[in-house]
Amino acid sequence: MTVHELDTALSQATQYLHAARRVCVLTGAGVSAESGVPTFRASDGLWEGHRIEDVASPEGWYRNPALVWQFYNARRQNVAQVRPNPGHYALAAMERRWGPNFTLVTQNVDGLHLAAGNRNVLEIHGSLRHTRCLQCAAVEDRGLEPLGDAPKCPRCQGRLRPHIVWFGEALDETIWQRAVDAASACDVLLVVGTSAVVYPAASLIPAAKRHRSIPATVIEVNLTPTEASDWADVGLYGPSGVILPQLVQRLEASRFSS
Ligand code: BV8
Ligand code: ZN
Repeated sequence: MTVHELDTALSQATQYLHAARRVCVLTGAGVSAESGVPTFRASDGLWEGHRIEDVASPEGWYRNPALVWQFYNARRQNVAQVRPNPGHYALAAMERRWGPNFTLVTQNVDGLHLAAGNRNVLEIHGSLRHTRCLQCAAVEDRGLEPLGDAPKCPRCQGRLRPHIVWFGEALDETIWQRAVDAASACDVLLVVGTSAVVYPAASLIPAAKRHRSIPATVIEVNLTPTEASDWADVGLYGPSGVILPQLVQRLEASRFSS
């Protein structure tokens, strides 16, 4: 994208957002890339020589739970060392502007949107900080300390698993329904840093357009075009840590010019 093309697209995006009453955001691993959190597709889907789908899956868990805990402890340690980037903070500034009419749906499990100050966050794929007990189903926030490869529930001594949605597992129904409601009611859906290949998360993008008297405007912010680009009214291609702050700056300027 040339500087001029990006400038034009940023102006268009600012106009749509300036007029929006309700905003929904869908983020993926790309929004955390500039914080140093590896994305899924870029890391050719491998971790220590294991395919991520083999480790982040029920089959992988039943085959070798200790290996799965090693994988998640390694990611907890990585995330414990990283901080939100300017893109995360820009999304927090947007929530301050729209308040309860702003919903952030994330596929990420790194907790960086909450760390940046967003509050209305739907972590549809779970969270690295949380564990779930296989016996009493208790979900606990355990911070990001390593938990060893066979941690036990502090309440009932049952076995704990990461509170993460693995491939082949259903999403939490209540959280998912809130995400669908937000995408189906928003005036603008901002899609940031996702290859839009994982479902049902990616289905939020057509949900913002279909079966609506006034379809939402879809704005994509990504390094490159993706599966979502066909749905996008505006495409902003470049690093989200650079583009999102530029968007917020223009929104601030437009607030005073209206
Ligand atoms: C379910 C937790 C059913 C794990 C994750 C065939 C076709 C369609 C679907 C399927 C299929 N076969 C199976 C399915 C379903 C499957 C699926 O979608 N598979 C895909 C791979 C085809 N989905 C599921 O299994 C879901 N469950 O369907 O259950 C069911 C229903 C009822 C009852 C029982 C069962 C569960 C999906 C959840 C899986 N868990 N995460 C963990 O994190 O440890 S998904 C995982 O992928 C992460 O959450 C990640 O966020 C997510 C999506 O990836 P992205 O976020 O998009 O990351 P990616 O690397 O792909 O892209 C990054 C993008 O950022 C790139 O475009 C890049 O250009 C860009 N970028 C990079 N840097 C920057 C940037 N952009 C801007 N700035 C930058 N600096
Ligand atoms: Zn328990």
